[in-house]
Amino acid sequence: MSGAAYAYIGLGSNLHEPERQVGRAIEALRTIKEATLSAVSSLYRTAPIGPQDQPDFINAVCQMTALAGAYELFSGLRNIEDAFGRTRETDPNGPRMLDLDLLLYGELQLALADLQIPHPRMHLRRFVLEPLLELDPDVAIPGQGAARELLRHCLDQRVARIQH
Ligand code: PH2
Ligand code: MG
Ligand code: MG
Repeated sequence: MSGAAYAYIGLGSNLHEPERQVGRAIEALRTIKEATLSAVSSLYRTAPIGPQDQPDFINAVCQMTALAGAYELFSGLRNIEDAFGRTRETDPNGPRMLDLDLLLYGELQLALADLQIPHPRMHLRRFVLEPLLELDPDVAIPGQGAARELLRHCLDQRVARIQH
């Protein structure tokens, strides 16, 4: 498909039956226009980064093959968060029912007020890197380097793949 970009979406939830929220969110990604859900990682149970007095998260990463532009895709993700009843938290690292982060969009590097690509903290987070590497072991993060190498610096973070 010419003109299509691989985009990677990070999913996270630690409220209201998080595994179910992530499962529902994966289905919702299929409804985004001009983007096809092309791969889904395992689910992972992960220690919270940020305040520790909150439940563990369930995280996953999805790959979408996108004809939609990056900002269009980002808007689609926000619409899904809103449809799930997500309120905009005051603490960016606090608990949430559903977080959908546009991690990567092809090789694009973008710094808008409300959208930065690559996601500015993804290279520091095992809960992102590990499911991402499951989908593409050779993936690189523009401006940061090979995800496989970046993962070596955050292995102290607790992440466990959930077996089904
Ligand atoms: N998301 C955050 C803050 N901390 N920790 C884990 N383990 N997983 C997350 O998805 C997460 C987090 C803000 O988006
Ligand atoms: Mg996030
Ligand atoms: Mg977010």
